[in-house]
Amino acid sequence: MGEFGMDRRSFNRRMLAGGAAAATGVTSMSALAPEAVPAEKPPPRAPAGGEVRRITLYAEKLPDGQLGYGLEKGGATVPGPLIELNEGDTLHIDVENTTDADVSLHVHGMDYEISSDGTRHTTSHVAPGKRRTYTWRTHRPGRRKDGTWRPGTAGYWHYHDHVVGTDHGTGGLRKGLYGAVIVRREGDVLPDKTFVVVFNDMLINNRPAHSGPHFEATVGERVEFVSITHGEYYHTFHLHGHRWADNRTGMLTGPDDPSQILDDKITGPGDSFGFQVIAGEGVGAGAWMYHCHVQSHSDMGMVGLFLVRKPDGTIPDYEPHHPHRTREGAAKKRKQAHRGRAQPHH
Ligand SMILES: [Cu+2]
Repeated sequence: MGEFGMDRRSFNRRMLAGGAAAATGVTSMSALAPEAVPAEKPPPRAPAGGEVRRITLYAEKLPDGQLGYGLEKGGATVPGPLIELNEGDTLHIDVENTTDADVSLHVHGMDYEISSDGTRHTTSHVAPGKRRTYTWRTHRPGRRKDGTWRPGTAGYWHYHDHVVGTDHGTGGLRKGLYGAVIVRREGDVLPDKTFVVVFNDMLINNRPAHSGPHFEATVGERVEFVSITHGEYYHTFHLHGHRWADNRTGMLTGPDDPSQILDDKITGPGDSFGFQVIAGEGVGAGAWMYHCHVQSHSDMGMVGLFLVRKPDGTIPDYEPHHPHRTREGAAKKRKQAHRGRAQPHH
């Protein structure tokens, strides 16, 4: 999953973010020697926006019956591809519907005309086998003519279907038609890796309970988390060993930034937020949990691991074969205990 995230991010950064600074950042970070400490080097920063780009997004049925968006035919994933933009960019998205039901693309946070709303009452959805172009625009912050301040588009946002199952896309959301959008402001610090965590009903990224996803990084890497919530329930996003600021970027702008520092944040359906942490900063490598902190929800499996490796690739006090309680894992453990083998206590 971690590798997937990295690949997808690099791809998107190349395809969507563009700009020499961003491209150089990715190349130089991935070329770092293992003993290097990326956090001590000035991080790459987001370039000025203003580009116009075009992508195709395929809405597809996955082999397991779920639905997903993908950048290539047959390449749909849950969550869908991470889309990164810079304030001032425009993105045209040609949605091709390869499923047997109407689908759409609805986005939060972007500037779009009603024809790109992705709702049935505006007929801005896509029939099976058809294509439709959605256009998202973004803008920088600035002062209105009346003197008030208009916020920019920068933020951690998300997109999803709005017509499958019901006129609110309840069926599409449940089956996986959702993804993250990050809009950056010029000068924003770019992460080495971005991980998208979607609490959807009682699942994370529509995976079976107790099965992650797990995300991987090396100590010192700048890791960005995007948290999105869908479905019926309120959750809390909690990350062990790491903290962030409760503001647009999740980072403090300086010593006087009054943003509250969190390691747990309540999140409800339709919400999204994001932040960056330095993996293992001040605490070191480890299998750091992230989970919903509603106790019954964590007990039911809304748990994953942020696997922070030492530069040599190892993770202290982590036994990869027993990180979560799968049915097979529990059976294996009972069997081993029966044989009288020593079991590490977790
Ligand atoms: Cu929860």
